[in-house]
Amino acid sequence: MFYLKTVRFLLLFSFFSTLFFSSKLSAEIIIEDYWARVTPSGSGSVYMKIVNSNDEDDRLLSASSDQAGMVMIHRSIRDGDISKMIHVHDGILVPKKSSVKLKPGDYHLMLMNIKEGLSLGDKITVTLNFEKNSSITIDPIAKLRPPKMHKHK
Ligand SMILES: [Cu+2]
Repeated sequence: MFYLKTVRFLLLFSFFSTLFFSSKLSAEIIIEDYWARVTPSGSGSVYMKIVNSNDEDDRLLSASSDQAGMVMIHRSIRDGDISKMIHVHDGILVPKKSSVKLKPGDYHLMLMNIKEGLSLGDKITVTLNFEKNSSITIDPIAKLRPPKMHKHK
């Protein structure tokens, strides 16, 4: 009788520890505060915070969207008085236990050739491809101005 109880306890314990372990694994990279703005010319930018709670560095290598012909990783830089965008070829490093912000005037995803019919307030589906983490899909709403961010501790 005592033996049976112990076995049952051990089974229950291993079941819950498996649950805990798997939920931990799926939460290595989280995308927070994502938003997008589109212009009448058919391009747009997507901004976000990429949080890497993993024990190793990762890298955002590329992105794609059903609503855009192409998505490129860009960075805005200042060259004297001129602000220009450069195409980032080697992706964005997201250091372990750290985060990176894609924001106006810095890193962003550039949506090129946005398909006809997308209007303000619509959701844009964007898939982010990482070097190590599996791909993550976000659906920012097309806006012109940044939304009010909620505070993170
Ligand atoms: Cu750009």
